[in-house]
Formats: sequence, structure tokens, C-alpha cells
Amino acid sequence: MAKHSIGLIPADGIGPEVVTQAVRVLRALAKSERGLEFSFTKYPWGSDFYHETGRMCPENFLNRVRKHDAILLGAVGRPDIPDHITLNQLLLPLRRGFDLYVNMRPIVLYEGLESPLRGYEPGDIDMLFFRENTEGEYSPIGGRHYEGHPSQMAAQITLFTRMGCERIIEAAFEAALKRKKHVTNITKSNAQGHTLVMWDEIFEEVAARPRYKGVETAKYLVDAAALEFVRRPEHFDVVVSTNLFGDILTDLGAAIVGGLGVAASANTNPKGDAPGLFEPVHGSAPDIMGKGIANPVAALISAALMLDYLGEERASKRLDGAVRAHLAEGNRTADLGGTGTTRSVATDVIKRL
Ligand code: GGG
Repeated sequence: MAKHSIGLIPADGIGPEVVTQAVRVLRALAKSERGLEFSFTKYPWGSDFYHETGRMCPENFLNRVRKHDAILLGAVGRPDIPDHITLNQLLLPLRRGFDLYVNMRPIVLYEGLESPLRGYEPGDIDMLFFRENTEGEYSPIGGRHYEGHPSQMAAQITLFTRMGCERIIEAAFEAALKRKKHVTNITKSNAQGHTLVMWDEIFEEVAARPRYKGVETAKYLVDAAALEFVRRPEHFDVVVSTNLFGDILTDLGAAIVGGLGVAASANTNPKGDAPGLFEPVHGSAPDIMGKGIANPVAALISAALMLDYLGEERASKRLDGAVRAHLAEGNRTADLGGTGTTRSVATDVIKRL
């Protein structure tokens, strides 16, 4: 137990609303958990900051937040600023700047929630997705040429390194050792015969290590994987994929377990010392911003992942349990069929801690 320094980047849209409630819940948890303490520092970065300064965050932003033990982020994006600016000036540089190569996203059909898939009961869908988070299709390498002219062109290099592939695949296998000893590899190596064939080869190499003896593997092309996520999601446990495929498949994963309101994520570097970054998978949802009805559950589960990362296993389990109890019995927000508000959901979770 220690005092944990948490950087808050609530950012845009419903981000500040869900982060405010997550902080309320964390403070309540600290009050009832002996020795658990937090200090929170809020950073006013995001789209308002962009309108004031021309940038989503200051140039030295990584140094400003490096001192924290972890960072809790809300959501990034606003309709009056192009999405490629908001994302490429804040969230992606944070992930890359701190080399947070693991984007771990649980996909769980919680008690009380209904899957749009027929015949699935709570617990039937329970995956842990490992999305590569620093390179691949999101590599910021490329440019535009003759912009605005009929002959204009654009190129964006999809860069995969041996180190990048190996370390995310290793992270997936390490998780599999603690779960059902099963890893599914998802690529598109029939079409992308250079990069993703290399990825597949590295997957096979890692799978063959004595340490992972007994871990079963499966392999899908991303199109077939999308089909199988809908047809038989129970066949997936630990899943590993590339940056872009992982981004898309985890939204599909969220859809089959109740929506983005419950989709949490952890961006970490298990081999480094930079702070982990925890964020709901959802975006800024400008259509419901300011109405007080955003679902804070994804932010709360992200906070539980953060506690686990900080070594606060007991507190993490308590928070996770309280959120699960809320989903099973409480008045959920409208996206999950209830009439609860962002604040009332957090209050209910606090009562159940
Ligand atoms: N909650 C973080 C957020 O705003 N995500 C929106 C988004 O577009 N994310 C893209 C990504 O995760 O790569």
C-alpha cells in the first residue's frame, strides 16, 4: 500500500464526466481501504486547449506526466476539430512516447447484461484482447504529396518490427498462463505477405518456447475472426492482434457484450518504467455530452485495471466486484436499459464497495 500519484487527462466530450465519477469512486475506495491513498493532478489538455493554443497539449507533455504512477484518460475528439488531429496530437503520442506497447482490453459479458447474440448467458463470453499499441498500421510514417491537385498522393507506412511483434505476442502468452492457456492470433497474412507473415512467424516462435508448453493456439485471418466473434465468441480466450485490427475487433467485442459503455482498456509497458495509461475504449460521444447520462462503467473498470497495475490487487477486486454488482442489480444508464445517470451509477458503485 502506498500513496499513488495519478495524472488525469479528462479531455473532451463525456471524458470529464466519466473521469470525475471515477475519481469520486477511487476516493471512496481509498477511504475504506487501509493504507490506500491517491493524489490526483488534472491536466487541461484536449480540444479546448487546442482552440486556445493550436495544440492538443503542450510540447513537453510527456515530461509533465512522466512523474505519475499512472494516468487516467477520458476521451479525445470533438466535431469541430478533425479527428486525425485530436487523436494524433494526444492519445497516440502518449502511447508511443511512453512505449506503452500493450493495449489490453477485456471483453466480458457481465451478469445482468444481455448480448445481442442469441443464446449467450453472462460468463459465456470472456476474452482478454491484446492489441499491439505502438506501431503497425498506426505508425506515423508517411505523407501527402501534391495535396489538392488531381495528381495528389498519400502514403502511410505500416511498420512492424521484430521487437514490436515479439513483445506483444509474449504479453498475450504470459496472460494465457494465468487464464485458460489458449491464445488466438489474428492477422491478415494472406494479403499482407511481408509484415504479417513476419508477425505469424514470430507468433509460432514464441508459441514454441518451453515456457509456453501446454498453451494451445489458434489462428484466424481478421475477416474470419470478425465472423467468429459473432458466430462463436466462446471460442476465444486470450487474443492477440495488430494495432488497427485490434482497434476494430475490440469495438465488435464491445458490441457483443453490451456496448462501449462497459469496454475498458489498459495501455502499459510491462518492461518499462513509464506510467501506464488507463482509458475507457469509448470516444467523446458529443451527442450526449453535458447531459449527465454517459455510462461511467468503462472508466470504472479501467480504474480497476489501474489499481491492479499499481499493485493494489485487493482494491482492484473490490472495485471490479462493486461494478459487477451494480451491473447485475443496479439502475444502469440508458445505454444498458436503465434510467441511471453518470453520477447515480458511481454512487451505486460506491455503496457496493
Ligand atoms: N477513450 C479514449 C478515446 O477517446 N478513444 C477514441 C479513439 O478514437 N481511440 C482510438 C484508439 O484507441 O486507437
